[in-house]
Amino acid sequence: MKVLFISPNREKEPYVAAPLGIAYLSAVLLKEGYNVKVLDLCFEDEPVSATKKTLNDFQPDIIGISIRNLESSTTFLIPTIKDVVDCCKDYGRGKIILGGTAFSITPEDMLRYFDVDLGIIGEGEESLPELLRRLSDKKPFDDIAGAAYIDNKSDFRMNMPWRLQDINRLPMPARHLLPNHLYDMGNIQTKRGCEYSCIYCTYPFLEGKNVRLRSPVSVADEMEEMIRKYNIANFYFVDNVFNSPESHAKEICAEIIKRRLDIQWSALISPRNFSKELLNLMIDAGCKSVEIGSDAASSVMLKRLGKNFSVDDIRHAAKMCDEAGLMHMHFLLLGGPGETEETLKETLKNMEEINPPKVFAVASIRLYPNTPIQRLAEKEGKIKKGESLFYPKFYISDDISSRLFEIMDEFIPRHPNWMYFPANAVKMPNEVAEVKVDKKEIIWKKETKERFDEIIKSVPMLLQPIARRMVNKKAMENALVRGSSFVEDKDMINAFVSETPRPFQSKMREKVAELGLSGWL
Ligand code: B12
Ligand code: SF4
Repeated sequence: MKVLFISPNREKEPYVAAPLGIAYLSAVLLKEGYNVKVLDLCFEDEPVSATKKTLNDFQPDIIGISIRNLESSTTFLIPTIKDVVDCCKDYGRGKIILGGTAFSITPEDMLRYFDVDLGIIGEGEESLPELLRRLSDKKPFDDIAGAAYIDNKSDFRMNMPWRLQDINRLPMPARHLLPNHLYDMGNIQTKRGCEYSCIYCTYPFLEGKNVRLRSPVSVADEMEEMIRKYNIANFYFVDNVFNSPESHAKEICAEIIKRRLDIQWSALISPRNFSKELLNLMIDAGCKSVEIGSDAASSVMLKRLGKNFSVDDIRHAAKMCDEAGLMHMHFLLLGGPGETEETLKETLKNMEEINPPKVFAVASIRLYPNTPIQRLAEKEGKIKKGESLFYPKFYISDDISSRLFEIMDEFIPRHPNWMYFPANAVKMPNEVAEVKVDKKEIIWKKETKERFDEIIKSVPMLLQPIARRMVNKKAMENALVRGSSFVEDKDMINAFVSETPRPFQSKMREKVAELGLSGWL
């Protein structure tokens, strides 16, 4: 049986990320005797043509599409890969199976958006081969861990994800199927899982809370193989938190040092469990920079975000890095639950004092399913219970709202070492409007505007200006409540029709149906 894996991810910021998940899955399937090919679309000028060509040349029976990112710092990415998925559907012969982190976060929406009926959430190394066996034997797959599918009645079904307890049993990723020479660095994993519970974070759901460690010997063997076979000298540890547990991080470094690997690497770390001893070992093992998930430099906000370290831990970690000449970048998440002008200014002041070489600050928090902040946002009425979080929605504390952006707009130009993104300004596909809450401005996307114009025309002339004002008011309200800078047509049309005086509603409904949007009411 032939299996084609496609990585449609074309994001190159901050670095290109090789599709490591696909390399793991390929290794497992190769061991089981499948004929496997990987198509990484990151560097293709014409992703759809490249996909078409590969499908025609290779003639796969199974097409596994790995969907990594829902959005980048600026853009909602899912619509950008629809052409590729459609091209796989047009091919018609291969069974399409979706997977990957973005798929695992919003499986139902993703299946419905792409009109595909099957995927696997979470780790795929055991579930995918089992699914392929069942498909080939034409047996039901409803009991497979992580299976996410649309059944005959068009209902969505999903099983809890599979997590391998002993990850040392995994084969080495099949990197020979990847275009290694094109990547900035080699990515490698030393553990899976995160035991912490930061309120916004998807990682404990994606990888589980049970931390599963790889043996340092196996990690160093993999690194040696990457150096020997692919000339890779630049590494990135993709662990959620490289230094948790600290003892494991020390053992990894010790093994690299013992083997005298001539490499450079970076990792994501926490300011906790970061001793001078570990720092020295990391540097001796080739660490050139760390990305620190500091999140805030206010003790109130650290607590509210569920962090398990203090402002002093951040200060201490930064000071050690500075003294050792290690490049460090800090992530900040501003505007979360409990954020006030006071806590924000405290974070900014403390970070100015700490003065790291780089800060990556994000204002407003993207809400993801299966996170504590989702439940809080539901409780606070910022989103409805069970509301879809496929299209981005954001949390901004009511105690700061638009002041958050004003303060940051004033702060950022004075701090050239800061990168700053108002997360809720993420660019959206056509069917939504961009709302600049702070400037009270709404920029309707062309298609949306045309749809509303059509619907508005179905009410009497005299009422049309009122209807227009109502749409704008509703868009602004939606944006404010959800901390979002865009509005979905679906919500708007719904609110718009139901708030129009009853006698005119039926005409509007007819118009909505005529536009083929009746499913939205
Ligand atoms: C390390 C990491 C990074 C590193 C990558 C470094 C590198 N060189 O690789 C850095 C810091 C650079 C980074 C950047 C970004 N990242 Co990042 N990153 C991660 C992290 C922590 C691990 C990813 C990883 O390598 N996992 C290891 C591999 C083995 O696992 P995997 O890919 O998930 O694959 C498994 C399963 O998903 C599944 N699977 C995968 N594909 C398929 C396909 C099929 C058919 C099936 C059945 C199963 C399947 O099986 C695999 C094996 O078990 C994840 C969080 C997490 N814990 O997953 C976020 C994560 C992937 N990143 C995310 C994002 C958003 C980004 C950025 C867009 C951030 C930004 N604003 O710039 C960029 C994009 C970079 C890019 N080029 O794409 C999001 C993606 C989802 C989302 N919210 O949109 C995640 C999930 C974090 C989050 N916020 O929720 N990232
Ligand atoms: S933010 Fe980091 S430490 Fe917190 S839950 Fe997520 S991965 Fe774990």
